[in-house]
Amino acid sequence: MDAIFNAIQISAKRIKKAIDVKDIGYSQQENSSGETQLELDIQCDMIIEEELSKIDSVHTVSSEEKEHAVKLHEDGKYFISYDPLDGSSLVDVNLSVGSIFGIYKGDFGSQNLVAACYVVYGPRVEMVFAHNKVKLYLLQAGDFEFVKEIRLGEKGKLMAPGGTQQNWEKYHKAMIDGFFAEGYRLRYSGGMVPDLHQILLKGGGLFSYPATSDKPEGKLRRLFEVFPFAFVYEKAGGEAIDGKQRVLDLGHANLHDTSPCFFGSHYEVQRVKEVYSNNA
Ligand code: AHM
Ligand code: MG
Repeated sequence: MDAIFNAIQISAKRIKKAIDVKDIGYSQQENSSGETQLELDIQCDMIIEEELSKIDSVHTVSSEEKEHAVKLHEDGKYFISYDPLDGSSLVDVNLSVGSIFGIYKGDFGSQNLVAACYVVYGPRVEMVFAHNKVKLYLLQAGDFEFVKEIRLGEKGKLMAPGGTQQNWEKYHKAMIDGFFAEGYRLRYSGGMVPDLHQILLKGGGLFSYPATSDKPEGKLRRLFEVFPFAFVYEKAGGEAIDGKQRVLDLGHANLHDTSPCFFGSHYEVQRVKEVYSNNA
């Protein structure tokens, strides 16, 4: 696991450099979710595959930017799913973006997740690694330095409600309105990495990307985005559900499957469970 952690750190430093210098051009290719890839998406995907391929314990990798999984080492025991540059369309407006990693033992699948990690490229580069504990690291003078352990509170103050409101279910809108009426503050950048990072570091709240009329299975991908963040949130003392059940009890039929998702501290997630079990 140390070798994987190291390879992720090296990838993060290389990706930071690529973000700093690369022109934001669209490529001629689409990814498996039908989105046109930026050249930067493809470059970051290659950087991570290249660094992970140097680690013998990595059996297979899969990426939001690759249609199929790629086998690296027959004898390896870890399977790594990653989103190389989540929120990449925010780079040209200079908002924060991130990389997300899920580390599975034996095969991809929520039950096999043993660690998760994400990197935020903002004014500073930070990394959160969740294994037994959830630890925050800051890139300083070329190295990632440990900063602190992260724990979520029972109840927070921030609300990050994703998805096009026009397409929300009525009960979902009523629930979000209810949180705002209770004093929650809106914090939504359109990048799940910085949005979830902010909620984690500021003690709690709720990030949601629900099922909508145009996206009944949500937008965010199980393996590349939802499972890894669910692992981080649970290890930090929070919760992650799809509306009714724990995200980490969900299966997946295809690598690029999506799921509605809610991440937060206990108080807010409890409310989601109540509302969704009475309506959906
Ligand atoms: P991406 O992987 O194509 O970058 O999309 C994922 C991003 C998340 O970071 C963010 O939470 C979500 O898309 C925002 O979607 P929307 O624009 O519908 O609010
Ligand atoms: Mg993504």
